[in-house]
Amino acid sequence: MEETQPVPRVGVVLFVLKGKSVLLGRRRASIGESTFALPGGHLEFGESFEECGARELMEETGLEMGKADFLTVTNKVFLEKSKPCHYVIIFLRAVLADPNQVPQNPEPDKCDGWDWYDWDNLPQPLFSTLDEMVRSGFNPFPST
Ligand code: 8DG
Ligand code: MG
Ligand code: MG
Repeated sequence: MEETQPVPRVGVVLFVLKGKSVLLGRRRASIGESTFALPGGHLEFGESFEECGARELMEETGLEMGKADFLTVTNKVFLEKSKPCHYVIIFLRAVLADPNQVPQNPEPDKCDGWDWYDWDNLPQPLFSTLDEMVRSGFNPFPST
């Protein structure tokens, strides 16, 4: 049988900001199991980064995305599981279309639930890429 060569995949991940808080959920997926992570997922054929972010946010939290800006990109190989994964991740900063929307948990097999966490008091453990960004001093909030 022909072996499929692993290839890098593209993900879009959102820092959804509200006041001084960011939206995080505890993962129930093989990569980063039980860690707090940002909403996001795989870029689908033909999508813009914003379209992918808005779709993933709706699928994972039921929230409607408002304005979004590009923040940064990472290139990371995950060796923590039997099948290695390589992701190029596009990080966007986003606000909600309506700040009063309440996050739901439509994918309970993938996430324990979503909540707002103060940037100065983030929960632990954070998903590895997010943890590395925070430790390096990265700040997703607009500098005003
Ligand atoms: P999909 O089937 O809905 O398209 O994908 P998903 O199940 O929602 O994908 P995901 O694992 O949530 O995100 C894709 C990859 O993005 C993930 O396996 C690793 C990478 N990633 C990071 N940091 C973060 C993060 O903070 N949150 C999320 N969700 N993914 C992240 O490198
Ligand atoms: Mg998803
Ligand atoms: Mg996801």
